Amino acid sequence: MSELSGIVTHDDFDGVAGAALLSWGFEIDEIRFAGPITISKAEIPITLQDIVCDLPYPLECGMWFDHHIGNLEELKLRGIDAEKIPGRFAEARSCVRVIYDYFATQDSMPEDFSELADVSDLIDSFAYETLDQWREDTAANRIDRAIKSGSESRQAHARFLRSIVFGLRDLSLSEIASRDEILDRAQRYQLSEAKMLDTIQKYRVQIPEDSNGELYVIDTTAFLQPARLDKKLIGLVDRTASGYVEIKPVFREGRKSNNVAVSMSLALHMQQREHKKDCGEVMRVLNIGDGHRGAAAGVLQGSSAHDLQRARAELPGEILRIWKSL
Ligand SMILES: [Mn+2]
Repeated sequence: MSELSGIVTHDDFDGVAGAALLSWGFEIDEIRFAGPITISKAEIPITLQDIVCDLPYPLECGMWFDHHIGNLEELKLRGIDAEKIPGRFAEARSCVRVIYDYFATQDSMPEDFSELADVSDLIDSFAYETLDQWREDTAANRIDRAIKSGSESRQAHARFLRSIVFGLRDLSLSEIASRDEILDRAQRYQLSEAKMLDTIQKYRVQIPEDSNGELYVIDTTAFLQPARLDKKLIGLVDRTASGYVEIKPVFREGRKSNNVAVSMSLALHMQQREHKKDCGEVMRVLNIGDGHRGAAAGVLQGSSAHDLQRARAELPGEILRIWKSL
């Protein structure tokens, strides 16, 4: 194995905390951040000197740590034997847990890491029991929100994330959570999250045929401005739906078009059981887009406001029919 010199990790809490453990364990200070799509499209250079964390397996790397079952399935399709890859894959609630277990035999491991693995499990599997638990101003929740809040540039964001990696490596969760920068960022993001939750509840569309509440559909086609929505939050207000659908207008250069964007994702609780639901298949049957089992998106082209209205009226029912047929 060549000398490991870099870590490429997911730009979310689990990835940042995972990098903290890896930075400690392998004494590596060069950290880069990416989203899963960046890796799948091979948009950043990764070599045998890199450890990849909480992300799909790239073309090559020195070590790989992950917990996403979908990434393991993709490896099988590529004919790669995960057992032969240095590092560790395990079905766990967080990648931090996988890395924690990997280092568990080393008795020099900082005590704080056990708490870090616990909070990463909660955050990454979004296992909040109640709205109050999710709202709670714990050190971990605060850092998670700070990570999700934006920065003025990609470089600035990477710099910020790096400071958290080293912080989580060397200090306690509460020490980092009390930094002014974290407080500011967390507060900013909390406001936008509260708004999202509000939209999720106010703009829900009930499908008359959906007596079991299989789908949770949000229709924001009436919005005059784009609104970002984290569909994962639906799990906080509805525990039964297996699929989450968002129908929203497409904006071009700040103006609303007659096109409708549809995105869909599986409820997190679906990860824990066997099923045949597939968001990508819904988009393919509708013939408007593509995706994978867990998440998919598409755009329905419309030439008039009438098209938009019709799409808005018919799409939820159509999606439900396809969903039930899977
Ligand atoms: Mn993760």
